[in-house]
Amino acid sequence: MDKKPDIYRRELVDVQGVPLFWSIAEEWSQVESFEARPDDLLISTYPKSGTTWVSEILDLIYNNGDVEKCKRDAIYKRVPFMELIIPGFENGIEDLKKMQPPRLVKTHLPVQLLPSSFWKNNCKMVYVARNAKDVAVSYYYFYQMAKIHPKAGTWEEFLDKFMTGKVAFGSWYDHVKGWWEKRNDYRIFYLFYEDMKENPKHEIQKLLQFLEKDLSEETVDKILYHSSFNVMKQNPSTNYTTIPDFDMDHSVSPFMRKGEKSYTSFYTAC
Ligand code: PPS
Repeated sequence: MDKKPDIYRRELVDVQGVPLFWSIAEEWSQVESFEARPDDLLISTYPKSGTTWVSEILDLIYNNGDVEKCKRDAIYKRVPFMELIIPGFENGIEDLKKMQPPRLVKTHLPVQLLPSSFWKNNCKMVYVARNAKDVAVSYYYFYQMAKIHPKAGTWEEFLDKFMTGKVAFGSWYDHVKGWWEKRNDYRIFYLFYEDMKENPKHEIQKLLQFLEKDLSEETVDKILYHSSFNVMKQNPSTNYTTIPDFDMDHSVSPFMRKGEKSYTSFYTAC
C-alpha cells in the first residue's frame, strides 16, 4: 500500500507544551481517554533508551522463555506503541484493544501526559533511562531513518533541538526527572540502560522480582541470550526490518545500530 507523502517529515505539534508527531496531536483525545487495565504492564521510556530491548525481555518473561512464541509477531505488534496514531495506517490504541490480556504497552509520553487510567488502575510500570549523550546520537540517526520525524538537519542543529527539548516527546531532562519523581508513589520500576549493559542477568532478575515471577536459572540464561544485541539484531521480529522502507530506511541507519554505552554509569552523565 502506498502512503501519502504528506504524512512524512512534518513539523511537530505541541500538546500541553510537549512536541509530538502531528498525527498524535490531532488524535490526542483518543490517547487521553485510553483505558488501561489493572493487569497492563507499561514500558515507558524517552525515545532511544532501550525500549525494544526491555520489551523483548518482558515478552520472553511473560512467555516463560519460549523463544518461538516470541517470534509470533514483530515487537511493535507484541508490545504496541500506545500513542502512535497515523490516521489510516497505525493506531496503537486500536491494536491494544484487540490484544488478549495481560498486555505489554509501550509509551514515550512524559509522565504528565500519561492517560489517567494507568494511575487509577495502579498499573505496574517499567521505566528505562539512558544517558543523554548516547540518546542524542541514537535519536539523530533515528530521525534520519524514520520518516515520521521532521528533518534532522545537521548534527549541530539536531543537538541544539535536543538540548532545548524541541524534538519528538520533548525534553530528555524533564522526561527522566518526571518519571524519577513519581517512582515512589506508584508501582514504577526504574531501570538504567547502562546497568543492563553492565550486568543484564542481574537486571533481568530484578525485573522478575518486580513482576513476582519465578523462572529457572536455565530459562533466565535463555532470555539473556535471546535478548542480547547481536541476537536481536539478526531477529526480524525485533530488528524492525519488517517495517517498509518508505517508513524506516535501514540503508540510512539500521534500527539496531550499535547498542553501546559511552559511560560506565548513567549518573556520571548527569
Ligand atoms: S525506540 O525507537 O525509541 O523505541 O528505540 P529504543 O528501542 O528505545 O532504543 C533503540 C536503541 O537501543 C539499542 N538496543 C540495544 N542495545 C543493547 N542491547 C540490545 N539488545 C538492544 N536492542 C536495542 C539500539 O541499538 C538503539 O541504540 P543505538 O545506540 O542507536 O544503537
